[in-house]
Amino acid sequence: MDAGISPAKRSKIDNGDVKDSDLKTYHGYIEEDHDKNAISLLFSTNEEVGALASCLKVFKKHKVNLSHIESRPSKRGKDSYDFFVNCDSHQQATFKAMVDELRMRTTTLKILTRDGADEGPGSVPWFPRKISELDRFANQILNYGSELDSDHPGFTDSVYRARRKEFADIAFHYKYGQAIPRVTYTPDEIKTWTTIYDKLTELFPTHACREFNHIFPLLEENCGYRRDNIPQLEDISNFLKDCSGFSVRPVAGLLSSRDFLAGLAFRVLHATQYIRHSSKPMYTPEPDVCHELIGHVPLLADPSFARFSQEIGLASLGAPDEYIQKLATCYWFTVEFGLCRQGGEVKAFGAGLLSSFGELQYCLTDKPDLKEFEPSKTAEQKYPITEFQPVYFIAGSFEEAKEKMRAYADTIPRPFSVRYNPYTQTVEVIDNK
Ligand code: HBI
Ligand code: FE
Repeated sequence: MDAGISPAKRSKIDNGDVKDSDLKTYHGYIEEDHDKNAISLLFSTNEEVGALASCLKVFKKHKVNLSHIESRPSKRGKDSYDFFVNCDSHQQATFKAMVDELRMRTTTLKILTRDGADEGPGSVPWFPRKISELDRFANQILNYGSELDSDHPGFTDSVYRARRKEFADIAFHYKYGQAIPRVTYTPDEIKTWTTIYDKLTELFPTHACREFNHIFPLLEENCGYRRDNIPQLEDISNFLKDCSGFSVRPVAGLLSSRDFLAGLAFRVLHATQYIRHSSKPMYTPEPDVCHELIGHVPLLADPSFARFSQEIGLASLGAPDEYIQKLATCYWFTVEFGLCRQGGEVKAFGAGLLSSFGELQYCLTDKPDLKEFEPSKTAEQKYPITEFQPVYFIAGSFEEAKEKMRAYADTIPRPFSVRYNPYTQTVEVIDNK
């Protein structure tokens, strides 16, 4: 495929196998990241006078700072209360001792951590609970801006590398709520965009799904989509907010599947802002601005598609690693490579197809196998990442696909369920076991 991710990285991403050594830390950023040792605990107590106070004493005794606490009556019964706290875990040993002591005073206790590795039974991987916490992903990317693999078309081009560094810096410094800095693209960059834009727009009327063709002209009217202009992320983000509540954040490179999917839970698309190397306009080994703006953005303006995308994101929050991989596979066969049937014809809705001139034509020929989208089966399908897909899945309507994802999410082992509160842009954790 033209907008692929190198095999080694892809397998790391999909296996949830992103180790600290793979993640590039941007040192200008780390100091601002006060919360990096934050751990959340979810526990319940029986209603006895002083039950919470006795728990809080445990934090005090072990000198663990609390930065946030909430409570609500538990679903477990009318005498029970659930507490959610954020605390810091600077000292591993102290923290473990504290948790052990806390367990004796609580009826249930779950730990939500960023690495999930060694926190013992009941531990759940950390996930963002409010939209601003997506700021924490900025320095957790698989390839640092100007660091390109030796087989990247821009590997030996120092001008291109310097340019990539500029884009990486924008993403690293970006904080939730800010306007996304506008970029002046060079004539060379615009030329690459024009080549791709002209080829793809030729195919859309016959190959893209109805919703895509409905929205594309609106992007031309409202967001500066033109053959001779690369649109600005900020304008697109504002347009999407009006249409579906989606927004865009600039990102410096590939995020782990867990982090990328968590963005979708908040209706946030992490989008790259740089463009592929001009020597190969029809090929990119990683997502670029053409893939994001032409492939992803149009359908994110569609309310049903937005709901479907968010559903995958919500299912991923706190899910075990093996389920992150299954959800990433569902994402792959829908958001990236999905087909649908409309008026008796098969059409493309996946962004990997809609941003690839070659595969968009190929996917509608009789060469590939077509199967019905069914999350529990789709999640198990193996796929190649450097060539056209041998198998595609056909979804019914986006609403139907969303309902299927929701039912599938219920089968994921999690000691809680989540609900998105759009008014506060937070995820509410509901203890349901
Ligand atoms: N990271 N920046 C970025 N952009 C993507 O499109 C992307 C990603 N990480 C993973 C990913 N896509 C998906 O293919 C799934 O693994 C979720
Ligand atoms: Fe993509």
